[in-house]
Amino acid sequence: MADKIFSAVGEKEITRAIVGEYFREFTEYVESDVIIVGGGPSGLIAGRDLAAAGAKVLLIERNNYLGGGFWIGGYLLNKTTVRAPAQSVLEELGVPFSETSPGLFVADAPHACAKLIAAACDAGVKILSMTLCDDVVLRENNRVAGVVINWTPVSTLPRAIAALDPVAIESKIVVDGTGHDASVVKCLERRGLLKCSTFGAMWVERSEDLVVQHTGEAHPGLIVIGMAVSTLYGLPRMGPTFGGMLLSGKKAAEIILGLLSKK
Ligand code: 48F
Repeated sequence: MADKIFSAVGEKEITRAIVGEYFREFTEYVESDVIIVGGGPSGLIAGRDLAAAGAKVLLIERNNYLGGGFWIGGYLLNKTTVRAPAQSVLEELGVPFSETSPGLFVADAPHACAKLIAAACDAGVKILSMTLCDDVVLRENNRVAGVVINWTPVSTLPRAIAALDPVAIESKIVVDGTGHDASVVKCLERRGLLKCSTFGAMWVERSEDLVVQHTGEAHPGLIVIGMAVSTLYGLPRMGPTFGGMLLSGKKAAEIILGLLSKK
């Protein structure tokens, strides 16, 4: 048996690889075509379709993992549902599923989520994790032109210790895919540029259609997708089904590709 199994690489090379690669990519993506805030199902599928079409896409996620609410289907149980026609997205991603009643499809949530994350990465989406978006960059006529970010742990430190200035990154389009929080929308609401409404009661047969129908440019430079759409427009609650998230992300990608082609 050989004396050593692994290559003769030590700590300093490993550290250089991590730090060097991270900041090389970060520097390149300080200016992107599209910044997607939030790595849930709507943000991931939007990013995947955009990057697959050749857009330069940076996704910002405050957690150290992607997937948002997609790991769990609902009620702490990891089976995820979609209603027709969204099973076509599961097919496209290669996620196995079965039909439990006409037009209702169920899949293993970890499998679906892992495939979606992999598809976004395969398409070329770059990811900043542990990164919190806490404000927007506004340019002429209050057009959204980027986001202000900081390391997520900084936001959990007492103000006296963590009076640390954030940095800003720029893009042609910003996407709010932050789910119920609608974090980017709220940055505009604080400045009186948008107004959120109150959620309606749960009614899946209305909510999924409405989320997809209302997905779009809510303010110049800002596209709102997924559950952030519900928060902005006060749509009925969705409950534990994900087709609306996937089709909202896909619709957003089409809208953005149209906008980018005019820039
Ligand atoms: O909540 P999330 O999964 O959003 P979504 O794509 O899907 C919603 C469904 O999961 C579910 C539902 C529909 O069936 O009701 O809730 O609309 O993912 C949102 C992601 O955004 C991140 C958050 O950690 C999560 O991964 N996020 C939220 N605010 C910020 C953020 C922020 N300010 N900066 C960075 N990431």
